[in-house]
Amino acid sequence: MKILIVSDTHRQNGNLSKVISSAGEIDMLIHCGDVEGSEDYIREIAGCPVKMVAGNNDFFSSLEKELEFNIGKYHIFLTHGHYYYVSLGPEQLAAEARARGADIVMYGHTHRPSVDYMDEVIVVNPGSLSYPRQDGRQPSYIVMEIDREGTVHFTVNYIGRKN
Ligand SMILES: [Mn+2]
Repeated sequence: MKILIVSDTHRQNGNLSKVISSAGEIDMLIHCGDVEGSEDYIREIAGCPVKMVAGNNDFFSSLEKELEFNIGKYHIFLTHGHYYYVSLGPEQLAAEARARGADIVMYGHTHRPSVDYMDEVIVVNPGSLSYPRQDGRQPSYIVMEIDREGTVHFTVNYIGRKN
């Protein structure tokens, strides 16, 4: 099972479109928020089930603010992250995820990709495909794969600078 995790596209969908078309078969697309009105377009180009939440810039969106769902044996908590002071670090978000019984929490907002194996919870952020802020500023996303044993693996992927 292969899942793409993306975030913070902010209405600039060129890189997202490239990533989806070059990814081959994917089972799910997860967007951690800040789509800025592109939710219908993203569902259209995904070609697979989509889980998406509202970010701090999705003021008038009908998207849910947070979602919880299961993938295989994992309980996932999906949120943009701005309610949990993620700019200061993922600790409060991780605590919330633990309180909800989540195994994995996915968030965005910082525009910096990361995969942190914290106590009892995996905290992942795909960064931004449109406005990266980490060193080098390469647009980024995460590929999540579930292997034959049912174990999850995360890989941060980078693409060339946006045109
Ligand atoms: Mn953002």
